[in-house]
Amino acid sequence: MLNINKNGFTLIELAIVLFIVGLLLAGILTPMATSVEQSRRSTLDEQYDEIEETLIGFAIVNGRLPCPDCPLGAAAAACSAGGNVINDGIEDQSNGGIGDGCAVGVTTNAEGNLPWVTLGVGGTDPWGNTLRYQVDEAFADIDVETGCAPATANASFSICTTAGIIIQDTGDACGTAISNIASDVPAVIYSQGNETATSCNELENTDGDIRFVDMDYNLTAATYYDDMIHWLSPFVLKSRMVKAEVLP
Ligand SMILES: [Ca+2]
Ligand SMILES: [Ca+2]
Ligand SMILES: [Ca+2]
Ligand SMILES: [Ca+2]
Repeated sequence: MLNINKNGFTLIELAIVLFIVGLLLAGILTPMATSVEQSRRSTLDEQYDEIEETLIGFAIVNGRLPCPDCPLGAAAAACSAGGNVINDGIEDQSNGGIGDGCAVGVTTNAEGNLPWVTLGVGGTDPWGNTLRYQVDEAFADIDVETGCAPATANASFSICTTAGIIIQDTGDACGTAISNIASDVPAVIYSQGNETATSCNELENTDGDIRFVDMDYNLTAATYYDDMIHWLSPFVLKSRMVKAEVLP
């Protein structure tokens, strides 16, 4: 029985009260955190829609996709040569101007920051981190792709140019069967979400190759996944280029 009037709270009573207050706070704060997280994820979905439109618009105007902006810590000499500046939001071509490739490379692809200044969009995700971007260089350089007629002057790619980026349903290191969700992807944008986890699924998005994972939000440690990725469909990109009469 509580004994407030005579001697105040006993330690046990105080512990019980604190326990109950703790339960109440947890009951309020956990749903609040979840709803903040959900609203951040919705915000990023909207950002992605806008970024996709600006990438397509950039391609219509310039006949190619932009190169990435060299990220902080980029070691490639080309990242600070010929007028290129690391982490300024402006795309970095290999020669500092409009060149024959991008300054940062992942095999045949280029990966770095989303070039947010070049595109005129916000460059950070709702968690305050810089959005990442990988592009197939065949779609971002000034070389007109051959082997597919008709090639179009001033267009970096043609109607049947293929791209190398692959989106799959699980990480290479997870040891389970992998299915591709999309292949022939010319560009992908990604955010590491709330946590930079070391699960086999999240590592697939930061291991510097041309394969990425897209899967449902999942907080189980071994397969943890709160990243958000968005990719440009080659068919949407090409059909918009045709509609704008940039490609035949
Ligand atoms: Ca730059
Ligand atoms: Ca090209
Ligand atoms: Ca993550
Ligand atoms: Ca990968």
